[in-house]
Amino acid sequence: MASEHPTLAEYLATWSGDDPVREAVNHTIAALAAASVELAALIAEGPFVRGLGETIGDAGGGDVKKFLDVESHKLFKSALERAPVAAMGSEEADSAEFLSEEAQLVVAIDPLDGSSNIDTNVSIGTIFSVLPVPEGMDADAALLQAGREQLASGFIVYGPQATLVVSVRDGTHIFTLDPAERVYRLTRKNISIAANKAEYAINASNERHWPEAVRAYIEDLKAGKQGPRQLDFNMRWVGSLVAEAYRIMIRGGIFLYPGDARKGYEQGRLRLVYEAIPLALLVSEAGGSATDGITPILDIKPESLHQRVSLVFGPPAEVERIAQYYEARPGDGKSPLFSDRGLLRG
Ligand code: FBP
Repeated sequence: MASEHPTLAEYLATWSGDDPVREAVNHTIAALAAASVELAALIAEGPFVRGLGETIGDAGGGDVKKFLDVESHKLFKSALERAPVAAMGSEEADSAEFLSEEAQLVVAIDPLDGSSNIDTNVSIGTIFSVLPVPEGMDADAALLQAGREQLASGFIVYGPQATLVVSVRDGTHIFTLDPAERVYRLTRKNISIAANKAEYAINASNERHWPEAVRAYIEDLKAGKQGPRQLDFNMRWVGSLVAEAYRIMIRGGIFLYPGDARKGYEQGRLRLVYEAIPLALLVSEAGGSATDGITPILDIKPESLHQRVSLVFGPPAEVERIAQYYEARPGDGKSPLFSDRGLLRG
């Protein structure tokens, strides 16, 4: 097995060589991966431990804080305290957590993605982004760099297999946890997102709140062979971003979580810094595109740690088609074009 399935450690050691920045990235990803193995075990123990999905507080913005959200945050923070990381921006903390002052990296993380699925035995995950700390920049400012500055990103799916999807900007690769040895081994190298999978992922229960552009786009998909696409589409919605993302990496399809008319969802539900930006790098490195409906996610400079963003990702041609639906409806005040960046996009 070893020859065709190198371990994550072997893969990263070959990639990093003795380059000091790459070695720091290697050490950081190894720390995150080790913590994820512990978290996978905690999730698998589930009901024997306690109600992992028990609500223990209010996370603000209409989200609740669950036991596993908090435990995951503590687990990854503890892991990163032993890595060359100056600060950690987390969905579970209002502001950045400062770790090793002189370190040259920062990490943005959603410790537990898919919280609404914790008690339903459905895949949930962790999403992370690794960024440099440029000379003269404070660590908390480094967390707000545009996604193109990322050195690496990844997500772990705690599903039938524990799976790490990662990029150190050399393509997007999949490592699967070998349960016997409790190490991740390479199972798919250089993922390429399929161009023509007729499958879309959106929470259809929000249809009445969508911008007209999204309503029109989805209507055209639902029209199937008799409609403008002349093709029957399937739909999937797991409710865990990592599960949708993994499926799209493996078999293609398009994902949409648009901003909509619900209070607090004008800019979408998903977070720019620790969900959309890491995902956008992985998708881009797999030959796909990720936008807010119009603007590439990797070009959007975050203004605050917890800001939300509309998110569309998949094969470039399909993502571009969605942008055309938005651009054809400039009066549609809900489209990203009218977001707080205004028409004169920076
Ligand atoms: P959490 O990080 O709080 O879990 O929220 C993100 C998320 O669970 C995504 O994983 C998922 O794609 C989305 O919310 C589901 O949203 P909805 O419940 O509105 O369909």
